[in-house]
Amino acid sequence: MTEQDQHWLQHAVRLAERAGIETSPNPRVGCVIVRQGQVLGEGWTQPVGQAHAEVQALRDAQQHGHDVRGATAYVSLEPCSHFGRTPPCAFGLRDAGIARVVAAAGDANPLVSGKGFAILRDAGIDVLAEPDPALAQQVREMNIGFFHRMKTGLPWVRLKMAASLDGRTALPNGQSQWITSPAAREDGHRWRARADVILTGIGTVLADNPQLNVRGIDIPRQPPKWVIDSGFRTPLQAGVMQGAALTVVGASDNPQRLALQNAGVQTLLMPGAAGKVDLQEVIQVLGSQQCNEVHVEAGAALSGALVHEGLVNEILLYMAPKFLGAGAGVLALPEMQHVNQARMWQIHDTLQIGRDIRLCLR
Ligand code: AOF
Ligand code: ZN
Repeated sequence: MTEQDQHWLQHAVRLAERAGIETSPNPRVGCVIVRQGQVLGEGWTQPVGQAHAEVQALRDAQQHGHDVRGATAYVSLEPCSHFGRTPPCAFGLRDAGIARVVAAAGDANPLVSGKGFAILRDAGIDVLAEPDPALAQQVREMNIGFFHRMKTGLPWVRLKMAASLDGRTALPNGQSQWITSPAAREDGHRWRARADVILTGIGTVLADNPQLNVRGIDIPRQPPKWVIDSGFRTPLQAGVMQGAALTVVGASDNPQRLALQNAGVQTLLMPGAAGKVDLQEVIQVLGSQQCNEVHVEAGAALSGALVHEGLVNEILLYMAPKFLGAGAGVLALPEMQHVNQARMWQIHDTLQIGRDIRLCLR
């Protein structure tokens, strides 16, 4: 890989970042078509069902009257090889006469993985795949839910929590607003905004009456909300009833379920052990609905159950530099007999946000 290649591939990855959450369940991809240091066209993935990055870049070149024959296409992801909602980008690049393709990362979609590169190579196109591990990693991080779902069939489940240094999320009298600073809460909203679904529990709905929408950020759509509510106790006047579509998952049928349905709520039955909702099934169903990222904001009971059942991939823990002394903890976990029974999380990164700290654990 030349310095030029490195430069343009980086540019393609930056273009991918311009694609918004509306590409979901598709990954965010960027593409720039270059000849002798001149940009002929560039593009990024459009909302799902519309053009992929490569098609956008080819169109852009055409609109500017550029002939792309013999040029190099830099893409952040392996061009697709299948007829999905759109035709294969590998065919598009081939038919346009592109001579060389440099791709930052291979696609994890089994329909595409390796096949996109094969189509290009079979057409005599010079392919350079994943030349820079750091860039490949950046592409996978940007699309972490997509890559995870392609590998496991499950969404990437991110649990957001805010606590004091002694791990309290509320005072014994229930007061919890606000433990962390506005800057940390705004960061939390940014993670909400990129999620395909925001998940919470009935405990939080009844205690905090949250709306669970994204505020203070310009976004194309509010993520749908799911509430885990074994007995369908969600009040018709609850804050979560406002805004984006609401799904309530219960464990057994009752008349309140019908009342929720009549109010336009989707209700699902997923009975599990002990009269509770089967959380594993919830996550599986979200995966089968092509949900890439689930954002959980819940109390200690649901958060603890999700962690205990191994359903959480990432924890974002915002900690305010203060001690509350008493009150609810972040996670309700079964009592342990030995310290070494506690699961070890890996610190993915730490960041100071305003006066608070954010821990990202995986
Ligand atoms: C690309 N360029 O910009 C994206 C790709 O149903 P479709 O036709 O929209 O195809 C979706 C699949 O295409 C998706 O699962 C992923 O494998 C790939 N995404 N591929 O060549 C793009 N977003
Ligand atoms: Zn494509």
